[in-house]
Amino acid sequence: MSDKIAYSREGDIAVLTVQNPPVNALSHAVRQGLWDRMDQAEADAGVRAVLIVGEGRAFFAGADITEFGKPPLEPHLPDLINRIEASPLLVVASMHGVSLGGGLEVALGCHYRIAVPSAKVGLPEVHLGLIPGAGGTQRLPRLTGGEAALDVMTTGRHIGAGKAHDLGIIDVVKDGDQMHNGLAYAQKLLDQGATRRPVSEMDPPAAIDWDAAFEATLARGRGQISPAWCVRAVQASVEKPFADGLKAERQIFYDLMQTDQRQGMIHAFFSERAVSNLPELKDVKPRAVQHIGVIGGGTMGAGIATAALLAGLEVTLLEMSAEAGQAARDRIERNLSGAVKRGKITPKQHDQILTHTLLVVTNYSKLSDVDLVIEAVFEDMEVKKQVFAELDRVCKPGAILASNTSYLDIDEIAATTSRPGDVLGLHFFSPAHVMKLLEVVVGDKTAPDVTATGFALGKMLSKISVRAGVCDGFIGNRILATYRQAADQMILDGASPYDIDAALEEFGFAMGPFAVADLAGLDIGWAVRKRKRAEGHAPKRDATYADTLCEQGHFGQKTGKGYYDYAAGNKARVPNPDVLPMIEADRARLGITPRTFTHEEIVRRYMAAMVNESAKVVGEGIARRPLDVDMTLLFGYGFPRYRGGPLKWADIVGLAPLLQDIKSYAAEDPDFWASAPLLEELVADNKTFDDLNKKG
Ligand code: 3H9
Repeated sequence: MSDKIAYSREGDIAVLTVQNPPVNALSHAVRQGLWDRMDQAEADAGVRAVLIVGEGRAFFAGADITEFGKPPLEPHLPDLINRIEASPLLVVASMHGVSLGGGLEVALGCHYRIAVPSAKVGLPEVHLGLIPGAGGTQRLPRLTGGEAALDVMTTGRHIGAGKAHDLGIIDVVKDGDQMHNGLAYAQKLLDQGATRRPVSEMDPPAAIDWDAAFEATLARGRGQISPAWCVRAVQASVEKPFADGLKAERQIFYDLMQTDQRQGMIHAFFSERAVSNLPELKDVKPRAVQHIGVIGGGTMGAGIATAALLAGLEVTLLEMSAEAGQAARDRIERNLSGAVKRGKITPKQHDQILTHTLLVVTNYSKLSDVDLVIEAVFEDMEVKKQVFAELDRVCKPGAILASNTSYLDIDEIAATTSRPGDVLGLHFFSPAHVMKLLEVVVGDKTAPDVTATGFALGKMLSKISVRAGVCDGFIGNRILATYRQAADQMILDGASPYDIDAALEEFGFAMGPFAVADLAGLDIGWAVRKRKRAEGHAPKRDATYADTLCEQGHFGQKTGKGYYDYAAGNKARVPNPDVLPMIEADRARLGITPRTFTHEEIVRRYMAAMVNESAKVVGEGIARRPLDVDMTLLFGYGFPRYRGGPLKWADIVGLAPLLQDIKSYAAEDPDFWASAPLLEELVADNKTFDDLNKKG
């Protein structure tokens, strides 16, 4: 018998204790164990009730996601839950930690539910490209009504025990230990003569306008389909008898299991966890970090300081003058007020942070005490070198010196200090207290415990940290520069920025690249282009329309105009009528006769450029694994999560046709479209990028 479920007796109650660390996922062994232990309880003389309770961190975190995509093994979860619900014994779930997906569905198959106040429940299957597939779409609406059930399923959010009680999901919320509470509750039910109470026998909820709900949910999903299919499944709970509703749910679940979106989202789920898990750092102890320094209090520096303060770290921020220091403090205060509004901190904590944990200074000597300092000054190598010389002079031995540069050579910066082993890049994304991505840029001489500290800091700040090697732009900005160049070339050939934004938003990006550029500020790209031209790295057909925009003082949203005109508000995104004539002037200068591009063609070229450069980044070891690139693009560049990342997307559409596309584009510009050796190799060996992830 499975050792995943322990069986014990407490008087008339059989206790089934789930022991499947770390999170009690409902693996095949757990399902079989529960089935067998239910049989045992029913055959055990004198047993009148069954208590199901989890050991460790959770009741159940849901179906075992590692089993998805493999042939399903019996007993299937929906059958197990029906079997539990059909038991002649009284079945009670005592919940603690999380009860998610199939975990909540097991609880809904029990006749009564009790939970500790800290317990959380949810049906997060949509985040895996699925719908609840073990009765959740049929049982939950019978307890909460259709609309509340749809809200739970289509958002996939975790709900606290109190709220779940208000919604009718949990019968009793009680402080204490789940085992003790569960036993007391089951005993009380027996003493009161309570009877079995199968949710499947309850009345279905009232109908709503299903078509309208389906369309609205589909539109909100920005291309992701599974939330909308929750609506159809809940509709079945109203329109069909329970058993048929369950079949309808099963069919939708099964159909979604076959989709690329399911593959993409499950890849994202595991990669998000694997990305910060570097085998080489397994036994490396990070240095202690409690007090950090930040150099520069502009948008980036203030964002980094805010992130650190919100994580409970002490921050000393250095600015050039008292006025600049005050402006930095004001920025941080605004960020923290936003955190109060979002309920992340209380007004009292806000005041406490500003008076006690943040210190704004103008003198380097005040940084002598910090454990780690992050420089976020102007992107200029000479300025950075001066800052690092000062830091080298004042920081205590063992302090880590980090640069937030987004392009510059960390090794060159490190070489100007007497302690290159203590230097690394910590590349945040703006706004740094909101964006999840952190590139930990490891230089030639960076010591392993310094890298480990970069990752530990990322964890403290709740970031997704990705290891990157040194090159121009590291992982993300290097790939961005390439796909942006592919977009510029398409514009010269006849596409408009608005066609390109529309095509990529249809593909699933939150915003197209030109809308993003307007948001980030066009001056950033302008500075990079000027530097690249000075270094002799200009593209063969160099577009200048973006420079013309900047020369006229249009830097995007912050100046009210860029590719779009923001006079009617940021959301209106009215195309700036001056842009197309600038592009036409470029085409005339270069003697180009424009042609039309379909949205499909735009996406193919853009994605081919992105994948090709990503493959070069992995092939050169700048990113260790394809999944590192995927997570960078997902968490820093708005890549649609349901596509898993550019390299997962490439695996799904097929590497051979992609390589063929790249080779056909190379006829026009062999340098830009030179195919990545790694991509050539994978195609020749009939392998995928994911095969490289599996090698660890
Ligand atoms: C479902 O239930 C379908 C049904 O409706 C129908 C079926 C027929 N399976 O996140 P952490 C691993 S779909 C396998 O670092 P935390 C995770 O990979 C499922 N493994 O910890 C990690 O492994 P490692 C619906 C799982 O405390 C380790 O556990 N349920 C699963 O930050 C620790 O995880 C969900 O979508 C799983 N279900 O967060 C819940 N869950 O140590 C997904 C976790 O090797 N899970 N692992 O890297 C979560 O949201 C979070 O993991 C959880 C813990 C909140 C549970």
